[in-house]
Amino acid sequence: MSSNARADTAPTPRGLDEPSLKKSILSRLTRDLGTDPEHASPRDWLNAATLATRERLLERWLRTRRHYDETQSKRVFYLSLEFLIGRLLINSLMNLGIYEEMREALDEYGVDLLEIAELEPDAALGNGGLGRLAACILDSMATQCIPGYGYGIRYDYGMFRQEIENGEQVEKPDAWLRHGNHWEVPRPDHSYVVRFHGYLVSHTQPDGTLRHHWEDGDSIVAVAYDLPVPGYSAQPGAGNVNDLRLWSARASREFELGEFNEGDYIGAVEQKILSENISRVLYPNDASQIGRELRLKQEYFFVSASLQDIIAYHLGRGRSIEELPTYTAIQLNDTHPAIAVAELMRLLRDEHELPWDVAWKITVATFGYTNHTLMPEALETWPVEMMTRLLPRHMQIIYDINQAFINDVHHRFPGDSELISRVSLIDESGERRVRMAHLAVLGSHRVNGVAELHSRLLKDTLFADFYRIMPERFINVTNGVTQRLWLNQANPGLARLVTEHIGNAWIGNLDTIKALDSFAEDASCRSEFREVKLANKRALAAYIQKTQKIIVDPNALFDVQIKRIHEYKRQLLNVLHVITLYNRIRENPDGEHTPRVVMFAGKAAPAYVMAKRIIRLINDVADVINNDPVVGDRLKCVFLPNYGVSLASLIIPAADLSEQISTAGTEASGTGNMKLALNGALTIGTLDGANVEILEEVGTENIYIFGLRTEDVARLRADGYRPRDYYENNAQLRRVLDMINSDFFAPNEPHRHSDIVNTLLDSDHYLVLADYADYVETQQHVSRLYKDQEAWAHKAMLNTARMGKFSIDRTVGEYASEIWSAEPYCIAP
Ligand code: 26V
Repeated sequence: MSSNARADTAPTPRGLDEPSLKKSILSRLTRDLGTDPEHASPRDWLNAATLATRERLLERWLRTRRHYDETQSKRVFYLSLEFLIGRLLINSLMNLGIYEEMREALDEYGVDLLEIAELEPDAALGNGGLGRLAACILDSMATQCIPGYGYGIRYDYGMFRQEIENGEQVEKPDAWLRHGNHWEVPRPDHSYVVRFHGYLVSHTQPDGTLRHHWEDGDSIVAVAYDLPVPGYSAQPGAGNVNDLRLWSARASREFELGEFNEGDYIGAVEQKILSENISRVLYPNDASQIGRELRLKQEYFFVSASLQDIIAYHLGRGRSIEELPTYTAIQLNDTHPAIAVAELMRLLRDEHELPWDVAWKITVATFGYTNHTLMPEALETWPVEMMTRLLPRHMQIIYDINQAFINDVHHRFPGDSELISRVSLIDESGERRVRMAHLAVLGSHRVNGVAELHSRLLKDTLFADFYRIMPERFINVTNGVTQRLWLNQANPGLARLVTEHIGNAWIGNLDTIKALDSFAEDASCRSEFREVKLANKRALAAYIQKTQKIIVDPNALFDVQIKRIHEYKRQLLNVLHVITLYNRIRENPDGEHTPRVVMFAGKAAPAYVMAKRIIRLINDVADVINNDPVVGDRLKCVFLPNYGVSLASLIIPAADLSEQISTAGTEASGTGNMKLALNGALTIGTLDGANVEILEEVGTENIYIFGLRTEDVARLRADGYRPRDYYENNAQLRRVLDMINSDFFAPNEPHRHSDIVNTLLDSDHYLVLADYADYVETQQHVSRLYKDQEAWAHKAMLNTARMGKFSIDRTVGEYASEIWSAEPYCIAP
């Protein structure tokens, strides 16, 4: 096709001005949605605004794709089982630069943009940090014009909705597609068959070598649904628009016909329904790895479809399969897509008939692997038995990869059989299992952790043996967050303040926000900053009053811990402090108390019993404190249900204090810590994850660090940690634990919380009691400083000014140069 013909097929650009938007909204309302302004419901208006925005994205989307095609660019594929993208309307409008225009256009119809935007369901296709990081990376790749594609699953049900009933978490299904999804574009022409089960056939080639093939089995079809990922540009409508491709499972037609011919119509329909369960629901991160067969099927399903799609495109450009790594980089977001290593080997060997060594070189050159946790319970392994049944050819390839590796290790480190059993792809200590992290390390040319400390610990502990064998693979890429969402969009007041003083370059390049540093010295600027914070706190207070019927004082210190509930994150340490404050107030109601509102938000995995007990405890403690007339406004405790991207956008701008108090050495990075500091919250935290780097950036004066260091934790555990000693030697702590153990916080059920107390006294794996005294003392410093509002605002502003490093754009830049060798290809404005 000539470029003229192509130009002819391009849609006429839609205007970005208010009158054009107004016209589009009306046209979408009447032509696509079959209603009119007189009868339209708020959801109709939302859908019309969505479609009007999507048309404008589509033009740029096509142009972006064409530009990437024409420039022979290298493409990056981010394989992730999770994308926590949240709502898309405001984000798309802001990245397109037409937020004001859309607001005015709707206003002319008497419709409030922010009001209808709230009707859009959060796309919660992720658990927490790992899924949100994937969404921030997509935003950054589009903004930086990197040809980057997300690949994942279009779950019918995302992360469960959390409700609190009688203080306890109740999970409700998240039917986010119930009202349709007007952003997505179904691509039935991009469908691939994915197989499971079947058997192996071996045959000898004319040259005497043995070849293996995977025959037969059950097949399922993966159908693509694309979501546009608009990049930000300072010039309205000038950014690239990338692609998030999500796969949905459809029963294959052969499958149905086979059963149908056997006369079992209902049986055939039942099978069809069952097979489509593959993309039904997102698995929550559970207390320990779940090991469910359907989850392994999900992993292979989306990996197989994605690799077929990637290779079809590559070959379709007239390139040889050997050139794959020249034009393609594939990033594995944790081990969830690690089966891709075996799948690519299978395709290269069995379909493209490449020699083993050539295939292996291509595979390693193509993949990169990001590790997101050191927690042993979270490391994925699959029973050999299950893998053999579901994916017989892959299991055989994994054995072959293992054999080749073991031969090599044996050769380089003769006689070290312990080493071999430690690095083997197969864990033989009990039921034989495939270690997915080992497969990912072997199959990738780069392995990265997500913060300096985490990457060092990977080399020292989890992957110490691999680091000895292949040190050049291991690097660090510290996480980041997108300032487009987490400052510009979530906190318009602060964004305006920053832009008024230093211009708006920070939206595309957060390094420039350091120019705000000197404004922290300016009293009038500090007072503007305090006003913005207070307004955000008022908005959150109003939400709390409306949803929780709790009245909180916006002038109190807003102390927030918002993240998944887990023992290692130590929400319990925070609760112990809350009770400590409560006791002080009751002992001396007229003493000096800095008023505080302690807020928690976060979901517990449905099967994580201890995490659910922690939620119950928080709510029980809140109930007593909030209703104690002696306490009044000096202390409030609030659990905000259903934490997710949208609730985070409301809480983060209103926070004064950010709780980042995990046991040192357990939180890989954290990203909420970055979002909160960027919004001018001071951190109280341990030297864990990215807190270490936040300290380096903001300086010791502007952060509250306490507690055991990673090395202290290791030493204390090795020496035999005795939590009971701390209980016995600290009267304040003893009093708090005794209260929890009595019926104080559970008048009708005296021993409701004794399991928590017993766990703390008998094992306390995460060293809550060991860090208690230092934490409480550090909190006293925080309270004291908060009384000096000027000094507090000074530190808070410096936090905002010094977060440049934690932009996701810096993170993505490092991936692009150190792992992907990817370059920007910006389309013309
Ligand atoms: C951890 C655990 C701990 C044991 C119980 C079950 C369980 C399940 C999942 C996980 C975490 C899995 C991976 C993950 O989400 N990691 C998070 O990745 C973020 C982005 O890199 C990072 O900021 C968080 O620190 C890290 O926990």
